[in-house]
Amino acid sequence: MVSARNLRMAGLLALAALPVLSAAPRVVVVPLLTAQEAPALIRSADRLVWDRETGTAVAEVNGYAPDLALSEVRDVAEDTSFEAALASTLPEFAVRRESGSQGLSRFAVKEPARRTKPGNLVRTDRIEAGAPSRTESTCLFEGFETLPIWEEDGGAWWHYQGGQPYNAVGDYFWQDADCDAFGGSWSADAVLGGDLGLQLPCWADYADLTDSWLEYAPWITCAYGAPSADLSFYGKLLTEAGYDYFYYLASLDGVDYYGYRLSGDFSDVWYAFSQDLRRWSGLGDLTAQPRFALAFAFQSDGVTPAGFHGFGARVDSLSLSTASLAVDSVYKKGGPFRLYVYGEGFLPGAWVYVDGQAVPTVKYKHSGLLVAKGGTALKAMMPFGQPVCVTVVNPGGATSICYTFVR
Ligand SMILES: [Ca+2]
Ligand SMILES: [Ca+2]
Repeated sequence: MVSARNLRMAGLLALAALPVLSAAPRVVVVPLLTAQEAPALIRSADRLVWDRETGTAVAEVNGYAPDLALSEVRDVAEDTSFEAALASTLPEFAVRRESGSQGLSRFAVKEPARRTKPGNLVRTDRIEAGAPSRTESTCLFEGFETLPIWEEDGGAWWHYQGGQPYNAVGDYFWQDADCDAFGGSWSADAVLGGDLGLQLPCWADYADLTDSWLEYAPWITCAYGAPSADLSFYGKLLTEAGYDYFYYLASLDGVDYYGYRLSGDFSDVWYAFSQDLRRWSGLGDLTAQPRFALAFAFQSDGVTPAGFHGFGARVDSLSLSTASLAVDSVYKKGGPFRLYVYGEGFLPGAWVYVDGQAVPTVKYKHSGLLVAKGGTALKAMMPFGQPVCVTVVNPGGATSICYTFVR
């Protein structure tokens, strides 16, 4: 038992060395995080530990995080690391993690993660993608209500054993089940499929050494060049915190997978988990990639502490959506002549075009406002009383449809 736990600690330490997002992180303490407020904090946190008994959460949010819309957030001193804030705010967590004792599911944990597939488990039958589409606002949705779901039946998802070489192949798979659902009657459960899993009742405890993967079989291409893109899903988890994990991962080559992992107690409600594809742990901006793979996994270690019970992980209503790029309104201002271009989905570096001609100068204000400048040169591009087509082109090449403007 002791040696197994020590080995597991080695895994935790290795994980801490992973590269995370490059923007300066910010460590915050939320004295009382409610289940209703949790999704906003979880989304912007690369690391988070949430004590489900007291409600206190410590999070390291990435530097891009907008103001967190939470009732109370305390920034810790600038030179305090996440681990130091954790040690002083949630000493119970540190003590239990060090000792490897049971009871860790009192906490809910999110952290960056990386998994590498052994060569024999790399999928060589991945479906080649079609032409990228930047116009769909929802490019992937799975609610597990409509058949076929699984690739062997003609659906889009693989469910299989992977990763850990000591896993007994065929024992436990992800499976659609009508035990619980966020939307409709069905969700996907990490352990209710496979030779053994199919025999289990709805809320059965997961077994040791489970390694169950749910992976989208085609390459994902629809986010390429999108002004913004998000992965969203609803999830319920009850695992041994810090030891048995649910992962959501992306990969550029189908071998090395990067993303995040969750463990512990997220079981009281269906949690809305979402992640910005433009700031993905270990991979950066996924909208700059022509294609990537998307996978979810559940992995348990070789120990179940006495008295521990957990059903593992469930997901429902998975979606990958991209924000639209649009110009909603254009106003002119004088002295010198400028155009205020309002809309959505503008990225830093976006440019304004009039009848296909680039304006002389553009000032990026925010994702909903660009100011085109150029004085008389700009004015000359739009003769008085004559309709012109105003478009915005993002750095990735995405182009808005024409907004007709008459000076
Ligand atoms: Ca469903
Ligand atoms: Ca375990």
